[in-house]
Amino acid sequence: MKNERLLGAAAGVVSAGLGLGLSTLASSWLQQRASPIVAVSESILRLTPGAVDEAVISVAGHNDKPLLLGLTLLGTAVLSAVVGVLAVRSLLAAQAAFVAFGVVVGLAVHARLSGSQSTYFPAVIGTVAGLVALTVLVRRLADADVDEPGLETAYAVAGGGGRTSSRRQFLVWGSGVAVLAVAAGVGGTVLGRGRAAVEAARRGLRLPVRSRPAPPGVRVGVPGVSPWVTSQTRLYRVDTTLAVPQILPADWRLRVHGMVGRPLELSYQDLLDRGLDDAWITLCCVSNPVGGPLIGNALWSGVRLADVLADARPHPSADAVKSTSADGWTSGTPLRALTDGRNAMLALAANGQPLTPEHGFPVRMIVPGLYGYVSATKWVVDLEVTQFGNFSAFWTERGWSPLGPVKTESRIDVPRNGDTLHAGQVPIAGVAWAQHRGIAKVEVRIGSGPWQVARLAADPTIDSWRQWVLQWDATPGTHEIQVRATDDTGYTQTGQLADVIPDGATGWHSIEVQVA
Ligand SMILES: Nc1nc2c(c(=O)[nH]1)N[C@H]1C(S)=C(S)[C@@H](COP(=O)(O)O)O[C@H]1N2
Ligand SMILES: [Mo]
Repeated sequence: MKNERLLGAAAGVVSAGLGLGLSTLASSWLQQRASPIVAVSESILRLTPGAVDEAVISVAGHNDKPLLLGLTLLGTAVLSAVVGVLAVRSLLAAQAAFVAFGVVVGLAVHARLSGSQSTYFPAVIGTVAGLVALTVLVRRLADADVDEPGLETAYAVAGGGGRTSSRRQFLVWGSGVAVLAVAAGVGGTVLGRGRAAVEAARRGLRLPVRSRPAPPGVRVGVPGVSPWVTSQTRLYRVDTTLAVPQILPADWRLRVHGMVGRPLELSYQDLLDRGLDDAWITLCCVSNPVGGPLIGNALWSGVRLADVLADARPHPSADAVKSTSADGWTSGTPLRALTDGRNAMLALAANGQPLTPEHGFPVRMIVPGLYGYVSATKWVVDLEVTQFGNFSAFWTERGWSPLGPVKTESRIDVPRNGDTLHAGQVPIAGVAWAQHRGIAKVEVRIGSGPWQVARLAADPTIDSWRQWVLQWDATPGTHEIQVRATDDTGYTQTGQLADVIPDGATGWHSIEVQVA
């Protein structure tokens, strides 16, 4: 019996190990900034009180990260051993525990990395592999018991019989899983070395940038409204890359060429030498549906593209800049939008921190007023001054409009669609955006009632979104709530529904709530 617990514990540990190993391999293959185990230990660091962190740092000095990682691995081993022991009694309960591990890992990844389709893949593959290994191994253990029940002593003395062969099978499978786990873990770590080097370089950067607090008055102060500043980890992520490009700042070069009087080649240091400006800019995606989440606002720091282009002296007949990323993605931007005085920039940082690899480290473009697909090239390495007639970019080849000015839009953040509310005073609040034109007015309509003018928060720049709120005296029943915005040119958002393709969705965001 005691032996069985031990084997159960071993089954738990090697199964969890396989899950961890494969998830590490997968995250390295996807070039994610942090493997799931690193994400978990970073989250633990975040959640532990500062005093504990300081104690750890004072003991371990600069080796606090490896120590933390070691402790996380140890904790995982202990927990999975316990689950393995449990598995001998109830496989289902143990499987549930493994799924719970997977959820915890998923949450940690969610907290530490910017999400995209592939972000959760390592956590999922790790959980599935761990579950399968645990199930197979524990079944082998159970077989060993069923084969010759009650012959424990005979088996122990004689060392033979079907029970022994099942147990031997368990050991063979168990060692197989253990070897795979170690191979995947080591392989993943080796494969992830490039990523680790870039991460170390990124952390070592001391950029002359500030993280400024949000300007005064930009918040309506209603819980549930999207924060005015979006952190890099919370910023939506859209790109076509499977493996995030890993570029050391020292290796980065930007070529500026094409229809120019003076071609340039700039290094990261060249950008720093030019001095960095910053600006609040709201970035959004053309494929954001009405009411959708693909939008965020940050303080971007970088070099103004107008200055770089001025040095390159574009030919007067040029009307476009084709930008290319390290992974070959392309984008076409009107030259005018880069030179007309707006804060179009080569960004090195967001919210006072170097860009994360997912958001374009070391350098990306950011242009107020244009959708990302025609302007916000991440990992940018090439700018060709040209004419729209001479090329088509990645998304324009696929049916999207060559020009992508952001459409005037608005979104209800609170209440949420489907909420049940109490009758009485209820704030209806959200965000509206019309980058580089500015929001002049937001109106809300309850059912078929009149459009009511919402209160707008402060608007320190026309390049960022603007919060709004309307106090509503909610009466019992089911209500539809709609919102529409008017921009500073006087244009009011159309209620006409349009799909995201080819140049952005239109229509009023509409939700339904129950008032009890
Ligand atoms: N290299 C590269 N840059 C890219 C893309 C891409 O697929 N590859 N997608 C663009 C699109 S469609 C958008 S909306 C923005 C999204 O930027 P984010 O992921 O930092 O939020 O990046 C743009 N830059
Ligand atoms: Mo996009």
